[in-house]
Amino acid sequence: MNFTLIKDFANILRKEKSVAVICHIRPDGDAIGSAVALYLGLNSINIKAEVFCDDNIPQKFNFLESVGDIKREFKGEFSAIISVDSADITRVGDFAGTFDRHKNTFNLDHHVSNNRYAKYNFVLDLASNAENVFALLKELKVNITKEIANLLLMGVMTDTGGFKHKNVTEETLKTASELIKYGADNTLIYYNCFTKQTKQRAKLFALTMSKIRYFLDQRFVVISIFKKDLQETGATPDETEGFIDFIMGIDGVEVGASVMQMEENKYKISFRGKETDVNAVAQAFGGGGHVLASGCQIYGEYEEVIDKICYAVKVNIRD
Ligand SMILES: [Mn+2]
Repeated sequence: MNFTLIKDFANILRKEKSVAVICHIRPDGDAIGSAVALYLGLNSINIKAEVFCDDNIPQKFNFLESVGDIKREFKGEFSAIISVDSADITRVGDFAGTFDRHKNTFNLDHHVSNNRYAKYNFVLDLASNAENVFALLKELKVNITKEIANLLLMGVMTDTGGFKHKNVTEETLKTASELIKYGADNTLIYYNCFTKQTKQRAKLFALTMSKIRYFLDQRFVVISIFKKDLQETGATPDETEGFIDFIMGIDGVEVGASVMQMEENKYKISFRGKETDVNAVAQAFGGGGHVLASGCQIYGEYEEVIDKICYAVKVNIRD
């Protein structure tokens, strides 16, 4: 059953006695914020809830205490299971089987591509799923505590890149404004989700940016991260997140690439474009993604790899 009104979805959910809340693997701030806020909200109105994720929770989200309530192993009997922020049930990892076997399932999401895999589905294309959870909690008459407000604002802020992405609407900001009224701390969230980093990452950042390479009349910029750079600095591969966004801020740059050495002669490449279709660039190497953000893997010597991507960018770069 697909709902268009959150009220109708809420009216079914409120009859449940016990609910398992699950979110997707490789959880981000919106998955975690949505799931934990919903779990706290349901418990506060005497629906026994637990929250699960079939993956490790990145340490940076632990600044909100209730994030520690997420359980890695699915255990217990529940009258319903609800998935949040998951466009497809395969996104929840090994919990997919348990979900599919359960007779009473709910799906609350904001991805346009959501394939309505549950018995009860509510999908609304907002900037973050936290906004859908907020609407649901208000409909359930949940008292919005400071912790719930922080979890939801974390979802809104992480899915909008701290309100800088194109998906931000008047509604998004109204929601954020309301959450701040309930005590959410935007400074705390921004610091922990966006600014805070390890010393190792700062060192890798400096090393990487000291070796920036420019091609195609400086319109194509490349950064490279080698295994030895990680060893030298002690940083981990996932800590390179955000590096490519930094180089896209360089004036005059149209396309950016981050070339990460996976093994000897094996490189993982991420592309960003300001207007160039970098999906087409990545597809030339069997990869893909979105028009302005894509990725692929290429085997070969480092300089060969650079030559190949330069050519593919040259063919596709927007004049
Ligand atoms: Mn999301």
